[in-house]
Amino acid sequence: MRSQVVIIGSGPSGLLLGQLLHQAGIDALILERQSRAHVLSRIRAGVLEQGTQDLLDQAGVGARMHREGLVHDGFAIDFARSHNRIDVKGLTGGRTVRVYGQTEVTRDLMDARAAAGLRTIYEAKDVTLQGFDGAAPRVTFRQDGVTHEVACSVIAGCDGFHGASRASVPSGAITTFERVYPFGWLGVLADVPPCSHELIYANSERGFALCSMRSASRSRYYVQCSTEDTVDHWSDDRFWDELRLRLDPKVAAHVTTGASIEKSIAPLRSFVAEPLRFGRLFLVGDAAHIVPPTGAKGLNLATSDVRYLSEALIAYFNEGSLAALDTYSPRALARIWKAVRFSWWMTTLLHRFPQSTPFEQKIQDADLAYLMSSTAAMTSLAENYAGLPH
Ligand code: RFL
Ligand code: PHB
Repeated sequence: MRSQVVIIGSGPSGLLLGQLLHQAGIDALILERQSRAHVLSRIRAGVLEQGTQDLLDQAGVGARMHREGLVHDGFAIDFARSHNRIDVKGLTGGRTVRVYGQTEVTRDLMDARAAAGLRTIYEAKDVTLQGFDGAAPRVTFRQDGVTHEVACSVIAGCDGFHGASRASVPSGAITTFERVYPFGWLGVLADVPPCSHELIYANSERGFALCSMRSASRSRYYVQCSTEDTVDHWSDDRFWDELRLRLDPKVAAHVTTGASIEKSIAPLRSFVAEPLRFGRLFLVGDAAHIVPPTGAKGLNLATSDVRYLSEALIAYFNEGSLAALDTYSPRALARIWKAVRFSWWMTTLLHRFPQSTPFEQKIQDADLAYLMSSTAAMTSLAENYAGLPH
């Protein structure tokens, strides 16, 4: 087999890259370890920046997002029994975000790929990257017990944090930066109306909680939990009780409870690998970096990576410009580190850290109080939440 580009992973990064390359007449084969149904069963991101929406529009997959996604002009931060609205639209001169689930973005991209007759190989096992330090990279994989080889010009590693791409780079060629947080997020999805028309991030003495949504009839809630916790410890009743204890009583009174349709625990970490290019291998999205979900930057960051890499690959394939390929890593990393900083800051501001000293708790209280008293500080938060420019 041969393909100009082999994309490893059919998450949002891989699918969006495949779509943009296809529009430019560049052939890309996607290899995915899981089944299509499994990829679509993962409940993840919910908030899309304008830049992400624009790129989905450019890729020709934005129609349902515009019809069904919910435009949000702001969100709230609750702490110490106070409710504080961050007027993102007012503070940023009119910018908004859209609530539209990653699952739906993925489905729209998969449908567009299928409609264009493009190739995705699901359940591709033992994906192995070879020769990317030279001019003729190859990717091998196993399917139904048979080993296949694909020759290509470029490999795009869009296979997430636990994928094969970053793992195949020699350790001396890559530098990693990491912070692991001493807590996780327990998330519940339920077919109940949201408790508020905007998202609420809550810092309570019992820990962080987030009220989010997928639609007017589907809610997504999270509570901070221990890294040792498992979902078996969390009956639906225990979850709803704990959530309400962490919310302002007036908000808690509006929580409609119901049977969970998904429940999972995600660890929180910040992670960046540098550089993003190793010869003819390029790392994209969660394969290269992880941010904690506070502030909703992960998918949006994956999308800006895809924009930069698609532009570089189009210049390379159309004009033979090797120089364009050099721009990807520094351009993407400049935006990545700003989002890593913002997600770390919002995580630090809103969670209860088990080892925190009384001094550190006072600093967090002061940070929150300052934020709500300063238009300059709130503008900085709103600008980052809406998304820094691509
Ligand atoms: P993905 O989505 O992990 O997709 C990678 C794909 O690669 C496949 N794969 C392999 N395929 C072949 N061979 C291998 N060896 C492979 N290894 C893995 C996987 O099966 C998978 O299909 O990475 P991608 O495409 O870079 O997308 C990144 C986003 O998924 C991620 O950043 C966001 O979900 C993060 N995130 C959020 N981001 C936001 O922008 N807004 C949010 O509101 C938001 N909320 C969240 C989040 C992530 C969460 N979790 C569970 C980590 C909320 C949560 C709870
Ligand atoms: C979500 O709806 O899943 C969500 C929203 C905002 C975040 C993280 C996750 O910051």
